[in-house]
Amino acid sequence: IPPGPRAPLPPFPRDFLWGVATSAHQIEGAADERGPSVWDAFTALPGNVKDGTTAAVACDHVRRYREDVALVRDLGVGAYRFSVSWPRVLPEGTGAVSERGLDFYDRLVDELCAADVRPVPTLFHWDTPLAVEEAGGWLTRATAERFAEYVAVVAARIGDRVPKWITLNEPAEHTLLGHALGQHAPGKRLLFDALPVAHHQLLGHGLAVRALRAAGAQDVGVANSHGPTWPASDAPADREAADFYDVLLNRLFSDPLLLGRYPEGVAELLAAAVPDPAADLKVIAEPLDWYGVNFYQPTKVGAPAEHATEFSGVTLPPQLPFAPREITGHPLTDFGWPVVPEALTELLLALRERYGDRLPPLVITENGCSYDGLDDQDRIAYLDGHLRALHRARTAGVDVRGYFVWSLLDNFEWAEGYRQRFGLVHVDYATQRRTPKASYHWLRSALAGLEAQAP
Ligand code: GBH
Repeated sequence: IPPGPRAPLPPFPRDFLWGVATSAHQIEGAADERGPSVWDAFTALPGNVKDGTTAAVACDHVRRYREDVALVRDLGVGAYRFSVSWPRVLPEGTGAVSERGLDFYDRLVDELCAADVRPVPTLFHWDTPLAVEEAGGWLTRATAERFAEYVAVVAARIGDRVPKWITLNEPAEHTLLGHALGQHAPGKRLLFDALPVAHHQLLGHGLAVRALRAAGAQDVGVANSHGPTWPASDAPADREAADFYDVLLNRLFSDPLLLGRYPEGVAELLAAAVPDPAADLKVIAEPLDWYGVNFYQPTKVGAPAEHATEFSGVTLPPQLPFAPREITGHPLTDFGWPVVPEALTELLLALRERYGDRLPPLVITENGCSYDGLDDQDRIAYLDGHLRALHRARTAGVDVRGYFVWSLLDNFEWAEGYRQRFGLVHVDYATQRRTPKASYHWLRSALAGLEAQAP
């Protein structure tokens, strides 16, 4: 399918890092060759995944990684963001290392290097080993320590060929969806009692940064979800609710990471679970070489409803001090998320405004959308719009040095199962046949065009 006619992208420098992203649980399959994770347990229970599927096979990537690396290479991007599955490396989460599991990542990294694509591993993308969960999971401090030990094992094996690391993916979503609302694994519905999960992931991040540095890593970052929070109206109750949501989404993780302190109000909520927050914050605020932003859409938030509300398939209990509202006047993806590219410019300017010189260089570590079909002109419009929005932020002085599309392949979209397709490449799950979509061809020629004229 030929790419539709479109104006060339605005210029990006030659050393701008272009990439595509995936995660282990969403593509790897070969579940019987690793230890179980919280997601295996969660998807085994009826009702948790909308189409009743699991990721036992997914994209069968463990067997087909050579073909997938060739797709990345042929796209013409310089980097591939994947995640390492903790239970594939340590089936029990701690203790005995699986040589077979480590071998897989060793071969994947070699294959990427041979294809001249930089491997950018994420060390945790939500697939906690079940044994670690059964010992208390991210509600306990010990999990942060176990995580750093696992990170050291991975770094010792592939660190010699990894130019750039990501510790955690979206600890905010993992806390909120996995532990507060129960829509993701491990399916806990703790509401604000989930806050220690945020702290222990942050601590795990800081300990992992130290483990990576000890192994010689030079270029370490994290991937956090961010998005502008818009109040439903100017009414004080709506503004207050939106500010609160903004703390949870945009500051709960970035303030400790970049400023070494929690936002107002949060420290009190954590007091019971964290004996010595000041000492932990020193670890958490280990300097980063860059900061990763996953952006999908803005959120509109208003004062809480009196009854439980349905939002985006999640039932939100009435005791939350905010309630999300529908954003109207913008196109929606197949997932129902509004498409608002200018919100990316707004977000990047807001991060720069808030953190000033404390903000490391940024990389967009995920951006993308769910649409069906091979002739995915809507995805082309989404990516094109967001790249222009990113360019505007750069022109306004925000130091953004890279951009990764979520995702290379259609894959297991968590509680949605296989119903949402985020790939530049279509996967026919019955045959595992990969077919590049129109968006893949568009991105390839857009990048080739940029390279021809890059400053
Ligand atoms: C990321 O999380 C994950 O890192 C990745 O694994 C996943 O596959 C990918 O995105 C796509 O979902 O209902 O309009 O308020 C996504 C983070 C947070 C983005 C919630 C959408 C709600 C949209 N998501 N947000 S809306």
